[in-house]
Amino acid sequence: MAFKTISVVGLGYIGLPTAAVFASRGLDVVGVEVSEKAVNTINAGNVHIVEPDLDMVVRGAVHAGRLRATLTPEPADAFMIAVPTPFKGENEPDLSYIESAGKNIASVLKKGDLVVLESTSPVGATECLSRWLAEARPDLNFPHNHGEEADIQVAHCPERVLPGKVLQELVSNDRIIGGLTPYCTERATELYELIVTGECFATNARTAELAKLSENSFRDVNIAFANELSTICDQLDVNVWELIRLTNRHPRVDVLSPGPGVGGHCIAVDPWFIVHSAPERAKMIRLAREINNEKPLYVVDQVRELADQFKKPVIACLGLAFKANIDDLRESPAMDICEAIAKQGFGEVLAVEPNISKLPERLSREGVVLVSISEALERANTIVILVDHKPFIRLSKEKFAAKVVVDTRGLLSR
Ligand code: SAJ
Repeated sequence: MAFKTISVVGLGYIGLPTAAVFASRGLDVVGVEVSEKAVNTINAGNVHIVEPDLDMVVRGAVHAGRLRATLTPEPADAFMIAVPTPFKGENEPDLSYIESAGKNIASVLKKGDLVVLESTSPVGATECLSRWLAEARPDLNFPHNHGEEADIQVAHCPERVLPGKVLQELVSNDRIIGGLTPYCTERATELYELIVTGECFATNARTAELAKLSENSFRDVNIAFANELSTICDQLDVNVWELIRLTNRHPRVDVLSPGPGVGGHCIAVDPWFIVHSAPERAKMIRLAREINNEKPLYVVDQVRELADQFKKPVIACLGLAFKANIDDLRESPAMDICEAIAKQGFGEVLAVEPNISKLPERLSREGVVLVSISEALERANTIVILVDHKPFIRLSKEKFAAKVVVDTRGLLSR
């Protein structure tokens, strides 16, 4: 049976682009969202999140009458759940958003529908979702206990897109599709093949869940290695950037880049889902998280030591976003470092972030001032490079010559 109507539950960083891409392929898409403000914004053809080209695609889809946002679910042939999976307590995955999304759509499910979980989830979450749906709809059979006799198909297809390149990667990335039964996988594959030019790889739900977590943990462990190397290099008076450049000339070595810590809502979060599921086994994954979490504190200590030499330290933090060329300040180590420097009173603190126009309250209440790059370079005696935004890369190295610099991104060693 062909899919005509798709419902995307959760119109955030993943759900909205996904909904817009399906709509741009001619499907009728209904987005379900809890925020009334987001619903109104989208229905007016606008976007509430920043992502290159997303405004254009959403506007096109809404104006063509293919994309609509609503607060209450409506019947559809396929439901894609793209809601957050944050922590609760001690790094424990909080599945309550998935549970309420499931319970919310359950009332409109009909025989033959497909439900896909896209949210990054701990192993077993897709099966939990099937159970929650079954509790709400005892009149329908679900695959966790009815196998191939199920009325509704349930699968996991983790999102893998890189913020900043979402629209491109949504289409070009390969996808891992894990159903609770082979038929669930088959139906979900049919759905993704409508938009994906990459390959779709079939597996079961548990493998798909762990594959996503493993991808982000792989990055985290490798960044932890680079971050650890950077502190070893400081102690041994070796330039870590030159060291990595040289080691990477080996055909089987590819060390990642050290930085001020790992930010974002994915790489710094997902490894804990593995640690939580297998605490005795996940030793390296846990240690990597700890190493990356300690890096911002290490940078703050470096700044304290260096700024101390000035009678009146004026410290400029270059970059607040969690990585280069985006405006996303959430879970950003640069924000934590800037805040800690200001809170601990090392001196006057200036912040430069070309992608924002107003400083978050968290920093302004500590006396941090948002300034232009030229003002920062003129006034500061201590510079902390926290993000390798393009405008910083373009600066001539001479501008830093008379300054004391903590360069967490190796900008001056490129
Ligand atoms: N970082 C380093 N050194 C590096 C690479 C990254 O310090 O060599 C830092 C960044 O500065 C940033 C953090 O790591 O603070 C994460 O940045 P990122 O660009 O590596 O990844 P995210 O979090 O934006 O997106 C990741 C991606 N996962 C992988 O590359 C395996 C993306 O494909 C996922 O879809 C996304 O997580 C997600 O939603 O899970």
